[in-house]
Amino acid sequence: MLGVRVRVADADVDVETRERMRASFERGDLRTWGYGDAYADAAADPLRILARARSVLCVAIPYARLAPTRVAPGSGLVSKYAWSRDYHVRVRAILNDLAAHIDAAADGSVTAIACDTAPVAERARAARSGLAWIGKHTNAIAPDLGSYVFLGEIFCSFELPADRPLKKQCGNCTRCVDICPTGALRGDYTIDATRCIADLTQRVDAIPRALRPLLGDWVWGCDLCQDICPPTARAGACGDAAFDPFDDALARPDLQRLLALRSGEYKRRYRPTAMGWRGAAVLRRNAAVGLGNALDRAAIPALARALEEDPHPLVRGAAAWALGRIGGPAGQRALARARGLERDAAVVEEIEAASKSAALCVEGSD
Ligand code: B12
Ligand code: SF4
Ligand code: SF4
Repeated sequence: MLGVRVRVADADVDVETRERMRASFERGDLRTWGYGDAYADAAADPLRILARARSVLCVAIPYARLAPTRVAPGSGLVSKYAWSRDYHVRVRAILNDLAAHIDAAADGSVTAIACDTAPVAERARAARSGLAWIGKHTNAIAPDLGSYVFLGEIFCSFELPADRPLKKQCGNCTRCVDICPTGALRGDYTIDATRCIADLTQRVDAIPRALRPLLGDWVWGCDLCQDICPPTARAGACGDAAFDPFDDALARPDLQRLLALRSGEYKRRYRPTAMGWRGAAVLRRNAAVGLGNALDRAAIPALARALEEDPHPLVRGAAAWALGRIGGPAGQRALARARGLERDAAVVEEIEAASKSAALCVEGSD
């Protein structure tokens, strides 16, 4: 595996991070995740993962790979972190391998691993170990590797000399803040995650209407604030080939095809990726939003079909919104027809709002 980097942090409670996290949760930045004080307390304390922990080995695994170059019109965008085999599997295998070496070398040692899903303030511990520094986009940036690195930890029961934090910050740069389409980044190293496209495309409830146009054609995650970040751009495609896209169609899916995604294809193609945990309907919903943002009248028949036939109200609601956004007589007719058939109150409300917005669009021919 290319470029895996390891640094050592102590296993002390990180009081500063605990307070920073509490403040963030108090503001509602992570509202969609339900995090509160109890999460902040746990995330700042390595002993919650391993009661005898004395050191934490912080690991960065680079995943930046080139995006497909041949992209058909009408395609959506999937973030780099999600287009390959689920990174959790790969990262945990690497962590387990390292932990096995440690266990073999240090007789009687106890180790535990974590990646993403455990209550661990992974970025903060990585910063404490000098593995990385935190940017205004809130991602951990590793020297020479940039921010396209997954983080993992090995908690050890014996003490290793701790590495020192890097003294680096962003200075006057605000590129990530300026490019963020939803205004999620405040510029003070904090984020309103409820506005972040990575969060919005994972939501299992409706995406707030005002934010839908800002998603553009992202259907899973978003890379804008990292692509523009100078240290990340300089690092280039430095990740391992294990993080290449499964295939071009998975990284840049045809939106109309994604709108028709059924559970069989979802299980086969998406389950093995980091997009495979929210269900097929969420991806169909995101495809509908992307088609609405593309403002392409050629998508009206597919959206009209989804509005009448999709089994999930989340998708029917988004299809209605997309038809309203595209507008024109054909969109209006599809909305009027669906209004007579729809029984779900939330979808009816979407259809009514979309009909108003379609009527406001300049009248055009079909
Ligand atoms: C919830 C979550 C999300 C949420 C919220 C993100 C957020 N910024 O908080 C959403 C869905 C939006 C999300 C998005 C993404 N995520 Co995410 N996510 C997580 C998760 C599970 C928890 C994060 C959390 O607790 N957030 C709460 C905030 C307050 O804490 P924090 O960001 O971890 O740490 C802050 C403090 O510690 C503080 N801090 C600590 N020390 C210092 C020092 C200084 C000087 C300063 C100023 C601040 C500071 O600043 C940190 C940054 O705000 C972690 C895994 C984990 N267990 O940590 C992955 C994780 C953070 N995600 C990851 C990834 C890859 C992503 C995406 C890039 C995916 C994508 N392309 O769509 C985006 C990035 C969007 C962005 N700009 O952050 C990686 C990040 C790797 C990295 N290099 O940083 C992680 C670590 C998973 C992993 N194991 O690799 N994610
Ligand atoms: S991932 Fe996209 S939406 Fe989220 S903070 Fe970065 S630029 Fe903004
Ligand atoms: S784009 Fe600039 S401000 Fe944003 S994280 Fe990178 S260096 Fe910092």
